[in-house]
Amino acid sequence: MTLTIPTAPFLDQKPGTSGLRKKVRVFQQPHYAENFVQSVFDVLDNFDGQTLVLGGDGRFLNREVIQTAIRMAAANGFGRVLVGLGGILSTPAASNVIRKYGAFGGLILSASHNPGGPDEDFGIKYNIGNGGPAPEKITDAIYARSTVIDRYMTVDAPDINLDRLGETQVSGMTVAVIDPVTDYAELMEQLFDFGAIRELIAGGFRLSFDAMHAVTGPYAHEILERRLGAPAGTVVNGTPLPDFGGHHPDPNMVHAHELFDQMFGPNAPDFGAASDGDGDRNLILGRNIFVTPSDSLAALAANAHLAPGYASGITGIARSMPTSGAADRVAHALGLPLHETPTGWKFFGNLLDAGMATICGEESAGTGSDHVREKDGLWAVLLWLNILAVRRESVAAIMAGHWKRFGRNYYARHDYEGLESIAAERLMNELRVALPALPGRTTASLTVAPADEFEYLDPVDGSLSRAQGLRLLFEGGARIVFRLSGTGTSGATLRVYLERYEGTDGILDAETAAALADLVAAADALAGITRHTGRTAPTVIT
Ligand code: G16
Repeated sequence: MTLTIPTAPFLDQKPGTSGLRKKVRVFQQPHYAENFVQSVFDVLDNFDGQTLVLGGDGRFLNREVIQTAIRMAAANGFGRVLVGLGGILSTPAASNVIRKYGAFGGLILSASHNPGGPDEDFGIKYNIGNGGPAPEKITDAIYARSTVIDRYMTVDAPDINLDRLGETQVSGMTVAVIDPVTDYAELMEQLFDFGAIRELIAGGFRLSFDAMHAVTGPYAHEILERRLGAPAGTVVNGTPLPDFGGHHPDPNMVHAHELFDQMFGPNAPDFGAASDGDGDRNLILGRNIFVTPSDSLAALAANAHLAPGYASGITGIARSMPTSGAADRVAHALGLPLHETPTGWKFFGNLLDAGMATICGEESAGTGSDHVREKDGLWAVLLWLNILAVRRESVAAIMAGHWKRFGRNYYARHDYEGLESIAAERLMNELRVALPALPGRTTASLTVAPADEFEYLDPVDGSLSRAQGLRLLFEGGARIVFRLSGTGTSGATLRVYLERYEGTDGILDAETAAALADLVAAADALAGITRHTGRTAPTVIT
């Protein structure tokens, strides 16, 4: 029986860079999750009898919200729900399931790399029928709806058993609990030469993969250990936990420091990698080398043809604006178009659907291709392994060769986390106002060339996205970008993206911190970071 429950709006349900992310305690307020899910359903048309995909990264509250969403999907008229066993689906696997089974869309429950547990973070995002994150026109409509919502629909039905594969009926709707790994592993086998990777590993190549007690564990055990023959123990922290073992499932040098220590220590493996809470981010390390996400995107694009799924070449490369220009050099050399989008994977969807780009990437540890419509952590790891299996060179040698051919974009992102929102906004507003007067000004031996606020006109649907980050270009090609993160759940995070290009005959093996020291000084001088925030150093450097 359908129940219509009266409710009142919450005014803070505006989706950020990637869905709605809030503290668990916020989501635990009566009607909070229901309001958001109903707001999603209310702005969608013609899904009667259609399929909805449901899954999450296994964090605290995952199972409860899955059960709620199943009841609400039944009440709202969906015909079928596909849900991952245990309520688990990695973000790229969910994208694949939506596409493979022709679903209307999907709800992915995740706060990505943010910590989990009763006092930490939770999130919900809606993906459309192409498998990708809903575009802004839909997220804007969801938000508008959430501000006026006065009822939601559910059914009076018991929880289903999420831990048994098979089908159940919920008020006339079919719920199928599916294996979250099989479809995804099959897709990876189609794209990559598993035989060549198996041979590489059998020949003594050693790798280490840190699943960070997050969603990728079951996928990595199946693919790396069972299908590719890496020894047991290759995948560490492989059991998903609701609180990620008390850590941040964020694959960077702060939160994955044990892997860094291993890869920079004695007797390091040949290859190290990690993924995040929901399995869409990646970290790539070789022995004694960290490959920045921007460089990884460039190297993968330059070598993708070595994997069977990309043997016939790629149609174009897309990167988010703050991502370094390393991929631009590859695109230029290969005669391919390069698309520059705002931060947020949702902006790649149209380009991928239109066949205008095959490979996309972001500085925030996201890389992916047209095989799904999300970034994909294990996909990046497998493409690297495929390239290593063909080239039989070390990661360091591949990167040295890459820089020799294309030059090197020294790059770092400095994050100032937990700032007071007012101070962060003031910094951005002051800098925005100052932009027109900055060209020609010299600071820390760098002279500002053009400076602007990035906006994006989508070439496919003509939508315009404004206020996507402040860009300061310098004579000689260096660049600083300032943005406020759209994924945090408390206060504000200022991101400062620093980049300097060194040509093919320049110094290609400098320390990144030294190569960017002038830019760090210029960033503070031009934006007044310390003056506005009281901080003298970033919280995290990636
Ligand atoms: C999300 C988005 C990415 C974005 C990242 C950081 O990733 O999908 O496109 O680059 O957030 O965004 P921000 O700089 O606004 O915090 P994820 O892995 O958190 O879903």
